[in-house]
Amino acid sequence: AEDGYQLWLRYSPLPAGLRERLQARVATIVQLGADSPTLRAARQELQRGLGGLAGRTPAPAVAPRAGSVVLARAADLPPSPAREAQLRSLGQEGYLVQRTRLHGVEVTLIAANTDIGLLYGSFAWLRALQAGAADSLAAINAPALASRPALPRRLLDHWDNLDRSIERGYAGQSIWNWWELPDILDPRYTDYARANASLGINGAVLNNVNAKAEVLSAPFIAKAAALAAVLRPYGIRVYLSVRWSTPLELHETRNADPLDPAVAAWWQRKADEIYRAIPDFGGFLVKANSEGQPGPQDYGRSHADGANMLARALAPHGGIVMWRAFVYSPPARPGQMADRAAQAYEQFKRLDGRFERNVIVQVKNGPIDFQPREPVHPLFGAMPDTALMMEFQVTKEYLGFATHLAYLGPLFEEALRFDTRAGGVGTSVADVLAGAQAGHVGGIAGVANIGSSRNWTGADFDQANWYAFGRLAWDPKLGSAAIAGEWAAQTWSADPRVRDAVVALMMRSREAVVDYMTPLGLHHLMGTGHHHGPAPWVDDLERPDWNPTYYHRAARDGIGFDRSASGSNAAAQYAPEIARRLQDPATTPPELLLWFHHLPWDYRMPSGRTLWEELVAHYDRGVAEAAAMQAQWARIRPLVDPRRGADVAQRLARQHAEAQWWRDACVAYFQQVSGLPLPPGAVPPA
Ligand code: GCW
Repeated sequence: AEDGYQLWLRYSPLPAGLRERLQARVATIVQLGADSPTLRAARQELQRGLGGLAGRTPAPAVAPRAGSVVLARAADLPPSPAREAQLRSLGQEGYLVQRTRLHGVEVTLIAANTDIGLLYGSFAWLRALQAGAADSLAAINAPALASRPALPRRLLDHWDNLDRSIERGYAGQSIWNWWELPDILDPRYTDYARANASLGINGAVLNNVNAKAEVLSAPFIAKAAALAAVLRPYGIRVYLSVRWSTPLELHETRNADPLDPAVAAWWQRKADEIYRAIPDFGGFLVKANSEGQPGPQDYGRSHADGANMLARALAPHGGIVMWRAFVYSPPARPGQMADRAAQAYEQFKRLDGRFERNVIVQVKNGPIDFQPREPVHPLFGAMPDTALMMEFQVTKEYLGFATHLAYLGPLFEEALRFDTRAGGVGTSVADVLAGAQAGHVGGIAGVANIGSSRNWTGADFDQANWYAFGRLAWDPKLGSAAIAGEWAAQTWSADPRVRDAVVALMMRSREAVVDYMTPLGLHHLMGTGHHHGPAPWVDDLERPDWNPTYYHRAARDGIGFDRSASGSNAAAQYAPEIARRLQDPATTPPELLLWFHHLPWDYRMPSGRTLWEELVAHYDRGVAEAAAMQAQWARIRPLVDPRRGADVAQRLARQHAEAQWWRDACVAYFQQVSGLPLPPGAVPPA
């Protein structure tokens, strides 16, 4: 039965005509030059994939003949100036796949400068072969693939605890079996590596940013080393989240002050110890002085002091520090206006240019916290002299967990394409990450949605969010619809009837969630304990900035958080041209209106409706969209396997019910606050 375990690496047989053609092209697999664990992985994947797609497994051979697939490093290929020039332009991780003559015979050549490039090229060709119809035919007859990643660091951050629970995880326990490691290696680790390598993800932070000191004790270093050994052939480096006060908690220093030489020396020794066990260890991820975590500010030092001390311990080994910018502290005085959305900028902007070269500041996509829609974080346009890393959340903490279907490709795309205007017009967030300004190259991280549920992500459609994150990490300029098409063809069916219907369903899903949860720039309306359902009325939590009322500020006079000059002025944290537009409700994008402005209920929207009417219309549309998604699935369901068909149907039914719940709760609450009647034509509560 279809249990979803294979993810997008299903390699179902191609339709008959294509299958025979492919068979003729994949008689043997030949590898030029020396063998390596990475090349072994590439060969095995090609055998598995081509065997499935063509219905016949290619045999390994030593000499190319007509119909061979040839894997070759640049250095092992016969001279060809054109190919050499192309390969040079593809860097250390890029690949080339082409049909060509080699040693007098026609072959399919997968070439790269490095072994990992060959593995990536193998996966790229398998992906192209699974695309369906004319595209599969082209991939058989005349593959012409050439690509290199835009960013050097493409990571998954696991918020996995050492007891195997996962913070904000909705797919079962952690796949890392810390109890059994290092001696017992679950084959799942290898499949995890394959899935990530198929996308080009090249790093994994194994443990939660809310880290425990124990992770740096000798037994856990040994466990991490065992995982690193499994992941290494797939190009994936292991990183660890570290707790700032680790040496203090292990009773090996008297404090954790970054300027105390004894503390710095401890971290140096620890780094040396880690690199003895894991020679290609990636580095540390740090959450400091945030949500109760200790940090350098406990000693009156700055984030830069803290990050740089760790960076100096890792630098001799080639490791990096990813220092998170996710910080917010409660307002200093009761009643004081402290805008959580403005705080990371306030703390980090002035540190620009003060970080060591091997520090990357990791910034969430938006200034609050992974909401269904946020404006881009202003720091992306404000740190020209610092390497920056994007932190996306792949797990859907605020978008209905694994219950709601929400394809995050459009959310990621929206953030990556945003023009920061930092280095002038046309400096997108993706460009900033790639070092467009002053050459500080950063990276991208996704908070993983992976657990040990059979299908890895809890819901089959959540696999698409892992997939889309990985594809965009490789190429941030890809379109989310094209990515959805690739994923659907590989995961559901390359039959265009199924593939295109699945894509249509996915592409409307994120906006549906925005509409029924937090339309028009509203945010943080959820119940604060679990983050699943609506609770816009909550106003009595210990910290003011935990309360939904802090964020929506709905009252008789209107609704929305004033972040213009008359309010917190967080709008001024963007580049001048953007800030100017955000200062004025008339030029603020309507989808972010209430993020930046507090407006009267009868404010006229571009549609001609009042704000109140528009708000209710969005909530109604969200519920209607959830119903439409259910209906769409009912038409697709007979074309897919029963297990997945039924599972998706159940989740969509629940999603529809919960969309109604969000809509009814929010509309009723805002109605009570505003004192306004339901607009004519609005759907009455369920
Ligand atoms: O908003 C919060 C999440 C926490 C998370 C934190 C963070 C890991 O609700 O669960 O902690 O973000 O990103 O550090």
